Amino acid sequence: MTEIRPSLSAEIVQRVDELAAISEAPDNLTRVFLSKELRAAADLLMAWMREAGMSAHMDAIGNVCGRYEGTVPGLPCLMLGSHYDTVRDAGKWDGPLGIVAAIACVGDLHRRSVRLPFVVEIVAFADEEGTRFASTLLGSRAVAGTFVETALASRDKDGVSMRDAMVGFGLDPARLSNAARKASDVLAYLELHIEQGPVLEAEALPVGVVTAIAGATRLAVELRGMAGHAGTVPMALRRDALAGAAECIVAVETLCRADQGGLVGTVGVIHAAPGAGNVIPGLTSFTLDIRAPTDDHRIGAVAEIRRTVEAIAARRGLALQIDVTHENRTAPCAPWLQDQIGDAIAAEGHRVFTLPSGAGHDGMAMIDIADIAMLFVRCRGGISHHPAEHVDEADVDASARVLLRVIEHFKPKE
Ligand code: HGY
Ligand code: MN
Ligand code: MN
Repeated sequence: MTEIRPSLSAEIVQRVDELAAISEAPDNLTRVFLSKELRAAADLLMAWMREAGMSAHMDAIGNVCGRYEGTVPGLPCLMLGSHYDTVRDAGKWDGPLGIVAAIACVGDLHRRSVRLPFVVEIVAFADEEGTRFASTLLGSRAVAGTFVETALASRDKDGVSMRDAMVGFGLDPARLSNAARKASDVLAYLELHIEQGPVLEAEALPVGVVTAIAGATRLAVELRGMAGHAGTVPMALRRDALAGAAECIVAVETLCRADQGGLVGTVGVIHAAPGAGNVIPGLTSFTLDIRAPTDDHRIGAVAEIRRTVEAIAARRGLALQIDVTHENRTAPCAPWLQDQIGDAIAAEGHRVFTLPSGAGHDGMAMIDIADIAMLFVRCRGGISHHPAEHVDEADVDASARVLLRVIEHFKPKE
């Protein structure tokens, strides 16, 4: 078996904990794009990368990039990565595990003075979750050269534009395109990540090979009615935007529940204005996240949801605006990379098991410049996007061993 000392998994767990302590909230983990907490986490990541024998820098969008040179200068890279931003009240493993496990693997190569016939790069992406601004995968889109400049005008909940937040973070929005990488520089993109679902646990397996990352559509919905006095306007004469939103939300839930093909829909954020107990809400906005196992299914469902919401708005006399804030098609993992991960899993003595990813990942953006693959790690109860997210140290060790083996035995596509 590949030698990976037990202390490596201890180090990985320790570092996941250290990153989890960097949060904007005193009693939960929340670390969003371009925040001072993200900056503190970036400094820690760069220090760990340098300790592992890598050069490290922050790129033009805030991604932390580490580079472990190969046998000769100027070789293309095997890119490893995951994200270091979080959702609100997050679990500590979603994202950071893939970064610190990759750093531990490179550190192991470095200590053994192993140089490979390619560069190993690690990219810690600054925004995957899209928690702060409406759009998501911002870090990996910048690396893939697909960052859409209009996103710079989007604003967070406090009204701060992405452009201003970048300047405040010490980055220059005019230089964003410098983060883009050439396809010819990247041999493959590989990510280790917790499964965020219950399948590996049910299979009694520590790791699995991902076949594809399911596509997703995120919408911003706004309903505009008429604010008014809660005591004087009769029910039949109201144009209550929040009651309209409530009907839309239940309609989406009903539609998804009735679906037999794995359609899921989530409203995670809702705002009602003006926001007083004795005022009829005149304006309501909410987010809508729609996913399905196939693109056709998702696209059809989004169209049906649009028709449903339009009908509700029309019946209630509400003006409706729907904006697509994020749209990603399903991203297949390359069979040649799946094979190499499978070989490493088998060599480590585990049954090779494949599964799709219902969650989104940076590979969805990286696929525009490289073949992608993912190694999933079992997490307790399949719980994620929740502080109870947990990975056993034995599974951290198993996954790090597999990752190290994949790296050391990596063969570029012929
Ligand atoms: O939303 C997602 O699927 C991912 O966790 N960002
Ligand atoms: Mn993640
Ligand atoms: Mn996540």
